[in-house]
Amino acid sequence: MKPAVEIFPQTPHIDAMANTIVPPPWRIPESAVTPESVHRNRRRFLRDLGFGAAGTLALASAGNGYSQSAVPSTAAGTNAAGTGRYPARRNPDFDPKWKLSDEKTAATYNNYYEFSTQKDRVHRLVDGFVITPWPVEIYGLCEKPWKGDLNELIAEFGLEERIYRFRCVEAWAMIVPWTGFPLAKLLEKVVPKSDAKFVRFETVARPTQMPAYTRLVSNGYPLPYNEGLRIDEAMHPLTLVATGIYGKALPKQHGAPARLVVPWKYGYKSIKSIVKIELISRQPATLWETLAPDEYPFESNVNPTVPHPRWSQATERMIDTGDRVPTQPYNGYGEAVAKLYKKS
Ligand SMILES: Nc1nc2c(c(=O)[nH]1)N[C@H]1C(S)=C(S)[C@@H](COP(=O)(O)O)O[C@H]1N2
Ligand SMILES: [Mo]
Repeated sequence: MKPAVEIFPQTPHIDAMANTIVPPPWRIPESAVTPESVHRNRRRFLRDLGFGAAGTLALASAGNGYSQSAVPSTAAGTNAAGTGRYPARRNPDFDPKWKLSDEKTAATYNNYYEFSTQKDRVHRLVDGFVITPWPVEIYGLCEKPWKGDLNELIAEFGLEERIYRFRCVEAWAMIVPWTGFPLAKLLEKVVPKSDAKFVRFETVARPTQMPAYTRLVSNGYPLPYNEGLRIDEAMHPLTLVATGIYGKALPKQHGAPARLVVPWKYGYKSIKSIVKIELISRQPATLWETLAPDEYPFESNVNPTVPHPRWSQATERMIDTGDRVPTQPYNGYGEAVAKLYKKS
């Protein structure tokens, strides 16, 4: 494998045609294309050669590229999920040298409809949302259904940091460092049965702590918020359960204490504050697809050539700088995921 510095261009290049900044193509790391078993063997091989903990430490001490102070974390003074584990070691396979979006802009420009449909208000309405303890349930078509606290999963799987592009269907985008663990680890733990073809996720229902909840229900929103993925999408190494962002526990407006991040799909697939995960045989009806199937279909892969019925998806606006950049197929992750959608 080539070293990360060679794989990732250091700076975005300027598109000569328009006044747009084109992000460099993201090179897919070996970990996202190699079966996990091969990966494990390679790790063992490196360890046998003496590249174990020492190499890990050297990477952890490198600068992380963001400051630690801009936005208060939910972990401050509490026993929120994963306290003491932030910042987690950055996975060198997911360290493309892109300029990160401004942390404070990301934390004050949120879609979390249960609190408010106005992005700049969500962060001011989350204080009363209780996230400790956080029972999680994973059940349905699996050999070993599991029920427990999120902290047990974090202790079992550990946490890593990854820099991902994130693209909302509304044509805004950001580049952020998430902390979390691959969803595949959790799914492997419960051992899916062969008829488990889809995974359904559900956000916690807290009408008394979520100021817009009751109004949304009266307006016909089928809450609790829910989403779904095909099992192969859910098992893909890019699919992350995020518990942190910018080196600390997730602020509540970002979906504390645990949310999904599916970087090649529009943002609404990345469901927040998850309490239930169900393995099922048929494609589930999801919240946004139920409300407007032609605008928010189940698959929802980022695609510049398929316009939303009410706007173009050809370009996107970076939330902090306002730069307009071309939308990339699969949000830049095609090399890793396009194969999932090849018709056989
Ligand atoms: N429960 C829940 N999850 C949700 C949403 C929501 O309204 N409720 N909004 C989605 C949408 S449309 C986007 S773009 C992302 C926004 O995540 P962010 O606020 O952390 O940037 O969360 C997604 N997850
Ligand atoms: Mo979104």
